[in-house]
Amino acid sequence: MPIQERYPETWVTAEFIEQHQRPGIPVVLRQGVSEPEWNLDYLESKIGQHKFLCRFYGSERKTLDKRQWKTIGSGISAKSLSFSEYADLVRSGQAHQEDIYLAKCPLVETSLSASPSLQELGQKFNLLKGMTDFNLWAGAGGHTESLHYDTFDGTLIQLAGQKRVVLFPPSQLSNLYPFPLIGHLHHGLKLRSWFSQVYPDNPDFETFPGLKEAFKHRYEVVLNPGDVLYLPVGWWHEVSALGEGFVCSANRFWSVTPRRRLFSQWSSWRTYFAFLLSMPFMSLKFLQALLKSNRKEELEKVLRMF
Ligand SMILES: O=C(O)CCC(=O)C(=O)O
Repeated sequence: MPIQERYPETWVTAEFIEQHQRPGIPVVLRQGVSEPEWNLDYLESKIGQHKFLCRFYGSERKTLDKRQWKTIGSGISAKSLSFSEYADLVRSGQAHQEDIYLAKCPLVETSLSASPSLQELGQKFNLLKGMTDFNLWAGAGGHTESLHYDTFDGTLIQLAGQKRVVLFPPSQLSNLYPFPLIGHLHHGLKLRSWFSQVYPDNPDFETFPGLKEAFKHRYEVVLNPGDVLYLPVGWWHEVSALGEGFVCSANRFWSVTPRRRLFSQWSSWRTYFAFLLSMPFMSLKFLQALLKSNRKEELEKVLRMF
């Protein structure tokens, strides 16, 4: 069964609440925002001088056995660049070759997040309490954000180029082989147990036999500029930027409504345990950072892990 699609003409919030928000089922609102295309020139005109943390994933990362990973997401080497500097890396092809990505960059201090078409999204989806502001997820085609789930409801808004999202429901948690909780004792929040050890595009059914069952519940959707994907808490998603050009989205996380959907899932409880288990490691790193001469930089590194 494909992910359901709706169009603004037939969008009824009450229907969305009944059919998607209450049960926690994703839906795509095609052409849900009417933004100008967020291409490189447009973004440079709006946020060219704004600094963002760029993640340097490196071209080999995708080929590694994930069981060898020591870091995920926030543990990747990162450097602060202005958007214009990053745009040059995209234009020169370096961002594509070395898989350099702008992941989860807060837009709160920029004029972009005040855009009326983004601001009215919450009302449309009955998502009334934002847990974050809008974040930018942008880079060159070819980048993939690995399979993981989040602890809040999310809206992913496509703004330039196309992204393909592969989805699995929360019920497939164990069939998707998340990193073990115990890893947080050794790696803090660098290696996160809400990421999967499998590659959905290159499944290894021998090592991960449960994947066969998970694949019976695999969904896929391609987002075009203007489309908005509603991603309920606990839904696994792997997001790939298609093509070779610049691809850009913004997302926002929202408080889960109704609350019982949050607490009735083992995936949510799992992340709370994960945070608890990571505390000794994170506290140690925090204390070590305090003792370093470049304290500010070191503390920032620790905070980035959250
Ligand atoms: O767009 C991306 O690259 C990832 C977005 C994502 O993981 C999310 O919206 O939760």
